[in-house]
Amino acid sequence: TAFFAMAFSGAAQVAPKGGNPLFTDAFTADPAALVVKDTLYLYVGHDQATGDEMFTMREWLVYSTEDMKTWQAHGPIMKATDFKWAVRDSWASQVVESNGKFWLYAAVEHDKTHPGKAIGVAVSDSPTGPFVDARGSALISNDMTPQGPHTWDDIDPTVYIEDDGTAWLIWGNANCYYARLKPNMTELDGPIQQIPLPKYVEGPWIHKHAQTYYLTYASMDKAVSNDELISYATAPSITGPWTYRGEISGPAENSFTIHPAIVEFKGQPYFFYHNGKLTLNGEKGGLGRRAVAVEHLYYNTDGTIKPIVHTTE
Ligand code: FUB
Repeated sequence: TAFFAMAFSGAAQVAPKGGNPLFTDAFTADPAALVVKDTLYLYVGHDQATGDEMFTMREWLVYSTEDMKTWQAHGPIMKATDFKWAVRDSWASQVVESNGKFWLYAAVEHDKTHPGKAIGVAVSDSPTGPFVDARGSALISNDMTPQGPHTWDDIDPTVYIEDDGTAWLIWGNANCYYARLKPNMTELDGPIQQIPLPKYVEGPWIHKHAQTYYLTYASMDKAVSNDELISYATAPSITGPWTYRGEISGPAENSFTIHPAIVEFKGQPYFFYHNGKLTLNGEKGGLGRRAVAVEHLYYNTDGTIKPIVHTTE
């Protein structure tokens, strides 16, 4: 009976391991958390690289939990190529709720009309999808931002919605860009600007705590490691000014990349990230075979974030 119930609901119970990494049914990367009432949804890219492939990511998956112990896998919610103008690469995504709908922002590889990475927006009536392209074209394409050192600076979108409903898109590799979104969530509302951040690489995530905005990101500090680690800055508003606050976690473990998501759920702040420590079906973890994990996050009384230790608990 349980099997049929799960089959018909489209959700599968993932055996609770009670520790990190969170999921052992797939390699998962680039976590993005969304809290809807009593449930936390965790959106991830599906790492499908075999052998020495760098990244092979065809789809996004979502998992949900009500207690941070037992997780349900809801399966794929969208493929990169569901954006008809995209050719591959379900890179980092985030889902936010606005106007009673769920909006997925994600980086994908654009077709040859705009070579390089681009950001698409898709919409669903449910946090577990399915999501469909909300524009029919890229929201951000490679010709809209200053040409960086490469054609894939337009990746890693994060969206932050203010209490008054104003939504901001923040993204980028090598440069951290931001722009306001129109209330329809599918168009920019103003210019693309940049946030100067020390040692910035990628993976921005915005959250707010006690009236302060926190921008947490993957950074490179060769004095500490040749792998990415996590730094953060704080500001009184999204438009800044941003003050660098230091490194809180890292470096990445056997995955070169690390990618943060921070949310408060049932009164507790959590820090999600990924590592390359899971072995699954005989395939060893690594750059293209990552696994998401979670830690508690604690603030000092002055609002700074305490260093985060990666655990297997
Ligand atoms: O998963 C592909 C890329 O690796 C992401 O866009 C980056 O943040 C890094 O995690």
